[in-house]
Amino acid sequence: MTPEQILALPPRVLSQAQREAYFAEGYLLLESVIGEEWLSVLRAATEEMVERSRSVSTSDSIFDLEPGHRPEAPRLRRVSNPVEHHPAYWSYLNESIVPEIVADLVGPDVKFHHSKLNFKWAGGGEEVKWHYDISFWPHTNYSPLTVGTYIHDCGLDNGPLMVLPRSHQEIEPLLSQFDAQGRWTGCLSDEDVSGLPMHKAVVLPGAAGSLTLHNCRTLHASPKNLSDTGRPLLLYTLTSADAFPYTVNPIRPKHDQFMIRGRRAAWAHHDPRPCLIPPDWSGGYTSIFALQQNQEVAHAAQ
Ligand SMILES: O=C(O)CCC(=O)C(=O)O
Ligand SMILES: [Fe+2]
Repeated sequence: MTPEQILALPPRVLSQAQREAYFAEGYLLLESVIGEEWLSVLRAATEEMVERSRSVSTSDSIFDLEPGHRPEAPRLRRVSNPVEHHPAYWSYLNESIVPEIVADLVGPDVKFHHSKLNFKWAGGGEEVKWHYDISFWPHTNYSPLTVGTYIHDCGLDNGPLMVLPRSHQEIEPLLSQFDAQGRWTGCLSDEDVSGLPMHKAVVLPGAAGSLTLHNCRTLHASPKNLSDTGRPLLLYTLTSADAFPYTVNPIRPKHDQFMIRGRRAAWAHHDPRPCLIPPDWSGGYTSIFALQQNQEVAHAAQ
């Protein structure tokens, strides 16, 4: 569906002004929309995942570990594919207000692509450099978006998400996420970043239960977490039903292409704007953190 077709349908939970702002600016911050009931479920699940990580010493297909991770002092960068490792993450996606909000932005037929839980541990959790998501997983159109839930309060010092408003429309064609030697870096070059109007970047801190939503073409980043509290951010990538991926999804999530709301599409919708293709990951993957820090971690998600 095009933004115009989506906007022509009556909204479910967002205001029309919020939907228009998302399409114009490429992001939305919805403050404190998830209540304590879900938050306590998500926190308990997340604590369980951290407990499980204590017996893991090297990153694997579930846990992406910081180099300093130890059983007595876990330091996680990410849980990949959390919906497959704890039922709470799948229930939240299907039963909370999240899919209703997303339906207001991608149309009534909402499809799952993947999920991840990015921690950004207290005292140094890594930065994420400026990048856009779509060329990690190209689709036939640019409806995919990622919705993030702050499970705990995320202040300016906790490494909140930052976005460059309007970059999803104004930067055409997409900038490269390969370096000068043709190696995939998963982020823009310093030179490209210095040419962008970064003084217009918006930081998205939020109390626990706040949601960030960013379009798959929107440039975003997040600084290091230098505070003494962690920043678990639970991320789901969802698409219009008529957006189809055309490169390998190396983590092969069980729920890939699962319809969270509505019906499967009979036809693919193709956006004419070209998409930068990632390397061939059919033999494995490295996580965005490992990639951007030049580390090898097999099998983790973007
Ligand atoms: O965890 C974050 O701050 C952002 C991560 C991100 O942009 C990604 O994983 O694509
Ligand atoms: Fe991203």
